[in-house]
Amino acid sequence: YHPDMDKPVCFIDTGSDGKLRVQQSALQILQQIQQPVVVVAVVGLYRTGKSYLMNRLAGKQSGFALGSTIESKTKGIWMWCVSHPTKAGTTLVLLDTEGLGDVDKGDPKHDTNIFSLAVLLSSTLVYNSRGTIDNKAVMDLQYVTELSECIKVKSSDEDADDSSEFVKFFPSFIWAVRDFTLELKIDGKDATEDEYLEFALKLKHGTSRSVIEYNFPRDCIQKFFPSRKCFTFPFPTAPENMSCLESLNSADISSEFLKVTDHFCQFVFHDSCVKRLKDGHTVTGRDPRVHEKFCCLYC
Ligand SMILES: Nc1nc2c(ncn2[C@@H]2O[C@H](COP(=O)(O)OP(=O)(O)OP(=O)(O)O)[C@@H](O)[C@H]2O)c(=O)[nH]1
Ligand SMILES: [Mg+2]
Repeated sequence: YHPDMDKPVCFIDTGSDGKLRVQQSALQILQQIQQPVVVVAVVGLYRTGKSYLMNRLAGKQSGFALGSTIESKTKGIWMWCVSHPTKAGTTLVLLDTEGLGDVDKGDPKHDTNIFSLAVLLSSTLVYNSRGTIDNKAVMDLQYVTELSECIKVKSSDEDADDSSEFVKFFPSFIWAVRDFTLELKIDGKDATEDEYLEFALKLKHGTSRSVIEYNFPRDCIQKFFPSRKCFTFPFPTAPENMSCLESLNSADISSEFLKVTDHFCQFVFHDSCVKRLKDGHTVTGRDPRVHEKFCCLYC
């Protein structure tokens, strides 16, 4: 048995004390899932089309709530469990997270916590950004540089580097670039999306402070996420239609956008693995160790 939820539920929200807390009702849903779970989480700056993309993965026009104003919409982490569209006997758990970088937020640690939770919970992490993978886009992913401080791994080898422990249970990484309008060329030659990502993550030589600052997030991304993939999405529709994207017919959505979205979904369905713990143990929804992990995180 597994619950094919017809709509998402709130999984983690902020209590009146300002601390993140797990919704018991969401845990109860998870506890009914005896199948292995593939967990896909999306993270990224607020107002960049994350919830919309997650709805496409659910194969639905709507579900995770979108907002069309400048105000950030999704709060905390929302969860949607559906049958895996291609892997029989597994459940696909979609996690939509609160947008990062909202100027209205009080607690500066809040974004780091949301980001760390998404990393810990998922088997595939989608980082969503708008425009190009320029230095600002990489710097917006500064949360990766804080993972070593936020996540502590018990290791038998005292000298082990964090990254070698992290990669045992960290998710694979997909960078989704939205509203991408440039031509994919590097040094005048046609490049693939993956080559574009690797080009943006290349380290610089040197020991100056600016080089070290430039390399730090790139080095973290490379070390913590050895499996990387990139998709560049064009604008989905004409500007006047953007705020009612959910209710558009596919005839009004750019065919190139639909093509990339389809590739993206097929890749996620085909390549996202079942969530595993450090010892390689496969996770199901009712795994007591996952529930323990939550408790540890909030102590
Ligand atoms: N320009 C553009 N707009 C999009 C795209 N996808 C969705 N939108 C629109 O952008 C607005 C915000 O979309 P959401 O999916 O709510 O964005 P979000 O990243 O989840 O926002 P937060 O939850 O606030 O972080 C909505 O009006 C969407 O219709 C896209 O690829 N490009
Ligand atoms: Mg959202």
